[in-house]
Amino acid sequence: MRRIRPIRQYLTITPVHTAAGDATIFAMPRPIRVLDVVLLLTIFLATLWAQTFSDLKPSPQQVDWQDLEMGAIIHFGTNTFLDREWGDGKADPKVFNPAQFDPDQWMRALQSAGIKYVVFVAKHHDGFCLWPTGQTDYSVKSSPWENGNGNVVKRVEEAARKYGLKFGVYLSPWDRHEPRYSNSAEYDKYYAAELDELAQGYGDLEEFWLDGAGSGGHVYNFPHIIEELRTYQPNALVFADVGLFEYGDIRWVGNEDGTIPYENWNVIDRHGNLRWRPVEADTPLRKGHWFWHPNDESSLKSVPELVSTYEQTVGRGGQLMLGIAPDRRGLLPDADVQRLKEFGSAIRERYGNNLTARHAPTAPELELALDGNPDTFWSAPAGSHHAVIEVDLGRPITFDRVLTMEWLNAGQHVEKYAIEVYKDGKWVEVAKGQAIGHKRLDHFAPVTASRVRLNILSSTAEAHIREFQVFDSKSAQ
Ligand code: FUL
Repeated sequence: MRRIRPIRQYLTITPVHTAAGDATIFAMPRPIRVLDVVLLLTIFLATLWAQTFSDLKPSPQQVDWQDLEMGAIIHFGTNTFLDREWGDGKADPKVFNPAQFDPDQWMRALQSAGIKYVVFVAKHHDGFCLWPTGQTDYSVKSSPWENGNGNVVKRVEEAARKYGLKFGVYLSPWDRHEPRYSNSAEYDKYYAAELDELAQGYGDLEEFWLDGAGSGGHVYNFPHIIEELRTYQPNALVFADVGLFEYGDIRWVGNEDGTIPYENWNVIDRHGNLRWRPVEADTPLRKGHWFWHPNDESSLKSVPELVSTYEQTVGRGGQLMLGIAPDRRGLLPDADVQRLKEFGSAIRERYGNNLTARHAPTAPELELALDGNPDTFWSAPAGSHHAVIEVDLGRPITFDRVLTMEWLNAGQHVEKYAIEVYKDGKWVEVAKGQAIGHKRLDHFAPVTASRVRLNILSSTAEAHIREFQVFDSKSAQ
């Protein structure tokens, strides 16, 4: 809460403490001037209009995006053929020649994992463009693939849409090939022109990924570049590290380990500007590798590792962005295809059998949080700051996981909650936290109880809960 300073303080300045020490200087009182009145009015109005975290709401596009929960970022280019992660920009375009390029195969694998959107790396730091851009010859045009007439970005976009996945692009700002990179203004023009092509030729872009890697010390005119994007793609969400571009729509989680290691609030402060900016946590399917490398099967993450990643990202109200890498054939390796399928099955098994679905009804209005339908939601009484959703399971049931979803369209309200079970005549806490957000997954040692509740201990305004579900991970094995 901002406090208005007592008016008197502005009319007669009294003691002033210096930063240097405890010395106190006394200023003489002076008469009220017009400027003082203007200043007072400004402060008063600014206080009235001050943003507060809980008043901030997401855009409709952000709401829609947060519901997707899982995306994939796809790295494929000259690095794939040269066993590199960060190309130096000197690769001969002739090395790019996948003989069995089949993005449909990639999309089928992603679909089996439950992934809902893809971001394709149209240009990585090496500067090689995966579409026949008019801005440089350093692209698929100069490769032998499809005799220089192919367009990887287009084919990936078409495959994504064919399988019902949303599509977005990554265009690396850092460019180790383009000579104009050393001249900020010239490079901005080049980059904006590349982005224009991507923004106008590939349908609706769900997300535009601005990667900060390698850009230290380089100045970009991102406000202008993003204006260009918004002209053609008003609904595209811009992902960016908060330090790279202040007014992005999605923020980087701060690591590539597949975890959100903090309470996850959707609103963040950038120099006094509050902004709804949900988190995306990017992490590759193969440890430490965004591009495909030969003899690298041992780096493939295991199913338990992927489930844990899911629980620490989606289960903490963020988005999981899983990195996948087609090989030199232009196919996802069989082992990766298999792993994605196993991952999808593991999530469906673990979070597919909701035990509250068989509950005995307590209060009819609570049904909206217990109906297994995230499109309906229960609301606590208007203006309340505390509420409880109690479920009578009808008989003692063993469980060790709870899923809670907050309806966020009106803002993120829950600030403290506990999961409690009724045992030996009293309510016992089995999990607690602060943020719920889009989705929160809590796990705890198995308990057997016939009553369980979500105790919303504190919310800034009335809580809205889309789902409250209970699971037993043992029954999923
Ligand atoms: C990082 C890049 O440097 C990696 O190569 C990769 O593209 C990853 C998704 O973002 O910043």
